Amino acid sequence: MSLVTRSLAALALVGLCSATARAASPVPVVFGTTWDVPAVTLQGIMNTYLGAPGLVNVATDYVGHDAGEPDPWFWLDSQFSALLVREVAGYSGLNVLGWYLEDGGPVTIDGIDDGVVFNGPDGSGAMRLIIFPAGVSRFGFYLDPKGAQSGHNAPQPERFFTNRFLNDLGADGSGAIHAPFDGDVQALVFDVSQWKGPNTWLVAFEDVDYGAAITPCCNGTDNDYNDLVFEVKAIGATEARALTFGALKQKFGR
Ligand SMILES: [Ca+2]
Ligand SMILES: [Ca+2]
Ligand SMILES: [Ca+2]
Ligand SMILES: [Ca+2]
Repeated sequence: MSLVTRSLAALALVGLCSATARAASPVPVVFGTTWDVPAVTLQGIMNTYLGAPGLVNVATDYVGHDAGEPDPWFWLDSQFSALLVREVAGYSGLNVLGWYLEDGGPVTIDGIDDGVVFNGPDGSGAMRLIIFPAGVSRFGFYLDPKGAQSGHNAPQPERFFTNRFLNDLGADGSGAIHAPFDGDVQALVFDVSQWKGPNTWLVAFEDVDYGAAITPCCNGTDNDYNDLVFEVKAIGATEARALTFGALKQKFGR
């Protein structure tokens, strides 16, 4: 199968997945005040990344904010590239970011159908290209807070996933104390394709458990989503629906 043909097959699959995705959006997100001193906001990071203020409102423009947007979010591609944009977190030297395949079964991070993208020592500007050996796959990202160490409200082997339905409810799995009540939002995903090129997403992770109480530093969580922010280039769940054949050829015709 040629790359373009394979991509079109992937598109058909995307349509299927979109139709069967849980229609849980709109997804309300409870933001907090950052514990970081000096304060660095996700909005500030976004403005710097895009080169101008006001293009994206991080409080309202994340995928899932509006009714009808895919929830949970995922990507579907044969590869992705990732660029580490910014880390503002006490755990920045330890946090590990990885990818994982979503095949519908339980997700276990064990080196099979998952892998590390950025390790603790990686910093802003780090880049990776991951090519899936099996071709087109449905995938997401996980954050392992503090790496091999246990994080606050995240004892090993707990990870935080871009698919919020994989995260424990509340701080310890005993239930959410603030919205959304059906899955903690540990990562926000923004479509930045119109400024950064087709199929480009900015992903912003919170590195302590979203479901804890929002507190002054440092007991619960600050839900500032600036802890690990990275750019992904890959076909996502919604963008693919609008992708033209020309755009596909541009992506895969090289
Ligand atoms: Ca932070
Ligand atoms: Ca949780
Ligand atoms: Ca937890
Ligand atoms: Ca945080």
